[in-house]
Amino acid sequence: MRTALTIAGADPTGGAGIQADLKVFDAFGVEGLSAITALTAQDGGRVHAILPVSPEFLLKEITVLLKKFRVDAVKIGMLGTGENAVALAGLFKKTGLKNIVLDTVLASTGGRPLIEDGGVEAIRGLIKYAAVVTPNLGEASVITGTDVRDLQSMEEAARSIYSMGARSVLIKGGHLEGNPVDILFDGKRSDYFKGRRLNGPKERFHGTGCILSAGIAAGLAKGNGLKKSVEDARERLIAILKKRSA
Ligand code: PXL
Repeated sequence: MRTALTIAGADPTGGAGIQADLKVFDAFGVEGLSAITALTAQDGGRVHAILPVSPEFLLKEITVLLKKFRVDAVKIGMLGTGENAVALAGLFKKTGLKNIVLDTVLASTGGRPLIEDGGVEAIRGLIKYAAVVTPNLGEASVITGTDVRDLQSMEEAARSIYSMGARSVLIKGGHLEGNPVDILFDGKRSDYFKGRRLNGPKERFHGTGCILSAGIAAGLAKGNGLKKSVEDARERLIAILKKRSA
């Protein structure tokens, strides 16, 4: 069985983070491994408290797994601290792990920062190891230092993040006005993935980025191409969101 590793925060509600990622891996028929970057106390609406693990402990979690398991893809989510991001960059430099999906998590849907101040620069240091980086509009804005809010600025941001060393960039347009569009840029061409706007309370969209990036990692772990992996992950995410409103 193919194996995917999620390196992310724990969400006790199961809607986001490690718990959501493992469910997605399972649904795609991929064996899931996990390394927890931070504990959170949350209720699905609001993150009440965060307790990050130390970078030494995070590396220990991962290195003991790598001794025993072949890892076909990696999903990176909430990191909690810049130190954790720096530690991961060091590990990726040494280990040559492939199929890394970098979800540049900066804040919860409710608005609570999920990385400490100053952590953005450390996250930028992970970009060059990524097969694909998956920022939403707000994250793309922070990473590029531009205002990303429409298709043209999404295209420009994708190119800018690509130039930071990622193999591909998926800018998620869930926060666009009107119907959402995600743009996948691979250095040569852009693919547009168009969706229909789903409405509902914020809680409904808690963890959407986690579910999408985990789905992409699962696809890559199975040996699928990036475009197909994105298509399959989107399909699964949309099905989950529809179920949440039912
Ligand atoms: O959706 C971003 C996110 C990622 N990881 C964890 C989270 C959240 C949002 O709350 O709790 C652990």
